[in-house]
Formats: sequence, structure tokens, C-alpha cells
Amino acid sequence: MPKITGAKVIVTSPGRNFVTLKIETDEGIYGLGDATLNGRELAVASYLTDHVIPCLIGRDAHRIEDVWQYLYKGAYWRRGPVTMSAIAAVDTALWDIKGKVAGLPVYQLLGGASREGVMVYGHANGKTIEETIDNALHYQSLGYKAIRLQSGVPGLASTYGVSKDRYFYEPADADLPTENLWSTEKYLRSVPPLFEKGREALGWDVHLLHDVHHRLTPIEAGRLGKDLEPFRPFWMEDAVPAENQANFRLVRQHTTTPLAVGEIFNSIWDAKQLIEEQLIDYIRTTVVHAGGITHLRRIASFADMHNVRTGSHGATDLSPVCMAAALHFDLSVPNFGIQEYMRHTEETDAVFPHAYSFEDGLMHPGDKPGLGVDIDEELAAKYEYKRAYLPVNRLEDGTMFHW
Ligand code: CS2
Ligand code: MG
Repeated sequence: MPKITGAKVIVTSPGRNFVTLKIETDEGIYGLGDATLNGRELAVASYLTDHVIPCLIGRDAHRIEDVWQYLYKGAYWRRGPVTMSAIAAVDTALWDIKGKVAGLPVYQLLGGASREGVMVYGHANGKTIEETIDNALHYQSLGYKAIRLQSGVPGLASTYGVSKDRYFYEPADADLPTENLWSTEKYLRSVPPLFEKGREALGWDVHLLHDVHHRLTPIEAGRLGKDLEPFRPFWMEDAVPAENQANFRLVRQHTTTPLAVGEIFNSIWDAKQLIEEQLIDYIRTTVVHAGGITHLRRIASFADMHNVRTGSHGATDLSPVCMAAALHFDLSVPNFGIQEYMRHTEETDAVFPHAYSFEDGLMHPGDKPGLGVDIDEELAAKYEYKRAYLPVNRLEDGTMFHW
């Protein structure tokens, strides 16, 4: 059995910060795990270096479940994004090692492929509806079967999801948090015309998605969901902050627009009521922030019992190591829904060479043993960590709000 002999945390910033855990074994085989938590990267790096790695040395790398339980129950202070991202990184790295030792791609260890490819969605955005639709037509020309539409809001200087660069979106944009201003009324007026124009330009054979980014009350979300019904969105994401899971009962009473939640969740407990009461249609939990492949499988199995499908987060602040692991999970999980895929920059892809590929709207993790992703440590060392925060959001009267 491969014994863990060492582990290190690699912080690199090829255009944006990434935290990667590398676990080494006495058989010369190593595994990688993504530990990136956007805007709080060094907290996870320290949690791993100062509190987790000392406990890993000498352990059997094949004992993925036991290590997971040790790090979860043994922490005493359970759950939370920092803890669960650190556990996720260890878990992902151990699945990588197991695949390499077995000479099999990780999806084969998860039960094999349940589909030919993984449907992904791209992120079309623009300052205006016209710019957004133009961007969406480009994604359609690339073969995407699903496209998210995010547009600027007339009367607001900036808003979530509209990038400065046409095809690369990075919200952590400053050394200290930039302040955005928000108006729900202006936003609610802007989305239905975006989808009406979207359907006119893109037709009905493409899935259209939208991310509300936690900014509505339940009744406002019910209103927006109802307004969008004629345009058949694939989902309305993060319509309401989800600490109070019961909030979604009110949204459900007012609209049949499918609901997706969960990218900021870090354990099954964050979604238990949402899933068992079928208050959502897609669960967005990810490999890197929800405890790794091991815990994500538990969440997906619980969701499957309640007609909820997976729709994992896949923004640029989740590294190619996470994307690779997500695709192995997505290829195999029975109740797969969709996978977000915001392309990384060329400099990021150079630091993280990978086997996964995109073709005609579908992705595949490849068939290399393990996750099929690596890290070029020499190149990674050239990109110094640079503190970067996600923005904060205030109402126009200055009241602190949800970003
Ligand atoms: C977004 C993300 O991809 C999404 O659905 O919610 O862009 C999110 O804002 C970032 O991952 C935060 O770091
Ligand atoms: Mg989102």
C-alpha cells in the first residue's frame, strides 16, 4: 500500500491565485488536490500546512474514507469553507493517487462512465443586452448546448457576472474589496428583456441559465421566476441567500422556473432541507469546497433520492485540478445535471497541464490514470501570490448587501 511520506501546499498566481495540495508517497506516486477559496486562499493554505499535513505523514494513502473521517471528526470544529476545502484537497489528492496506482482514470473507480460526455455551460456576459447576446452567439458557435446570460443593469455602474475581458471572468479584482452598488428594482426590470432577446437570437435548442447571486428576497425571486417562465430558463441560480433553507418554500409556491443553489455550501447539512423538500432542482456543490469527491458523492446520492440533479460550480477560481476531478465525478454520477465551465487563461492551463477536453458542448476528463492533471512547479513558482478580494455590495443608500 502507498504510504504518505510528505505533502506540500503550492500557492501560485497565473493571473489569479490558486492553492494546490501535493501529496507524495513511498511508491514515488503523488496526487493533487485543489484547495482554492477565492479571497481567502492563505487561510486554507495555513489550515493544510499547519494543521492537516502533520497528521497525514505515515498514513496509508489508499484509506481515503478513513482519512476523510479523521479530518472531519478529528477537527472537532466541523464544517465551514476553510475546513472543508482543506479536506477536499486531501480527498481529491488521494483519489488521484488511487487512480494512478490502479492505472485507471478516477471515473472508473467511481463506477465507470454513465454517459458519453459531460454537458457544460459557458458564461456569456456583457455591459448591455446586445453585448451579452453577441457573446452568447459566440458560445453557441463554439458548440455549447447551454449558456448562462449575465448582463449589466441599466443605471448601475457594475454588477455580478459582467467581466472586463470578453471571455475571461475573474471577480476577485482588487487588493482590497471594491464596492459595488445594487438596486433590486433596476435588476428585476433588466432580466426578462435579456431572456426575451436571448430566445429571439439563440432559439429554443440551447439551454439558457441565469445567476441571481443571492440577491433577492423569496417573494422577489418568485416574481422573477414567474417573469422568466415564458423563456424556459434551464435554472435560476442562487435566487435567495440560502442560510434559511425554508425560504425556498415561498419561491417554489410562485414559480416553476427550476432553481439551483449550493456553490457556497460546504457540506450536505447546508442542503439537507432544500433537497429533501425538493425546494431546488440542482445542487451546485463542488469538489473543492464541499469536502472532495467522497463527500460530493454522498450529496449526489441524497439528491438522487429527491429528484435533484447535480450542477456543480466551475468558475475560474476553481483550478484545473478541481475541474478535472469534477469531470470524473460528472461522467459517472447517475443524477448528473450540468457542469459549469468558465475557461481558464492560457497561463493557468500552462501551470496545470490536463487531459480533459471540450468538444461540441460536452467535456470528458480523459483516460489517463488518476485525475489526468498535473502542476508544473517550476512555472508555478514564477507566479507570486497577490492578495485579491471579491467585491462587496451595498444598496444605493449605502446599506451593506449580498455580493
Ligand atoms: C459564480 C461565481 O460561477 C458562478 O456561478 O457564482 O463566479 C462566483 O461568483 C465566484 O466563484 C466567487 O469566487
Ligand atoms: Mg453562482
